[in-house]
Amino acid sequence: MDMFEGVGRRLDEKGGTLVSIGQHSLNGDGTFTDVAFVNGADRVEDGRGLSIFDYDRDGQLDILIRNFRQPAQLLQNRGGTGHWLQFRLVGVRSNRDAVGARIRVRTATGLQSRAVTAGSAYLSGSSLVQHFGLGAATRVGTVEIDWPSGSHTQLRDLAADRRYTVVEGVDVALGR
Ligand SMILES: [Ca+2]
Repeated sequence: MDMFEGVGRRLDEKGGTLVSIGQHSLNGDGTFTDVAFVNGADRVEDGRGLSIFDYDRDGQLDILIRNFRQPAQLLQNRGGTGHWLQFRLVGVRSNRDAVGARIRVRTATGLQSRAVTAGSAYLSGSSLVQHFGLGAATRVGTVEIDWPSGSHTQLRDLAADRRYTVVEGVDVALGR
């Protein structure tokens, strides 16, 4: 999955059509293909909030959907066999949640980059833990972190399939 959308409508709209919620996979030409049906994630509901996080810490990102006047729904990710890496950043000079930090992970197959953000979705937000899919790679050569304060952390040769906690100013990743 490359994109997940959950869409609702305004409370004052009595008519109108609920928009389908689903997953999309990025094609090579910049377009997307709706893959919600094959993944069992297609539904027609009145979406309000969406959060992406790894609730059971198995290295597969899960999705929590909050719909209008309906219980929350958890879509557990049961697919995927690739390796992964997760980072929880703790700011010291920066804000404690490290919002605004950028993490770059370099493997043999290329460079990935993620920024820590807050309020990533309407009436909701995703986890502050940053997730990187690694495919077949079992180790990561270099990880670089740019903190909002301007400080920089570089980590080397980390084992995959772990969540690391990195404290600003301490260039050691504590994994478990
Ligand atoms: Ca999971």
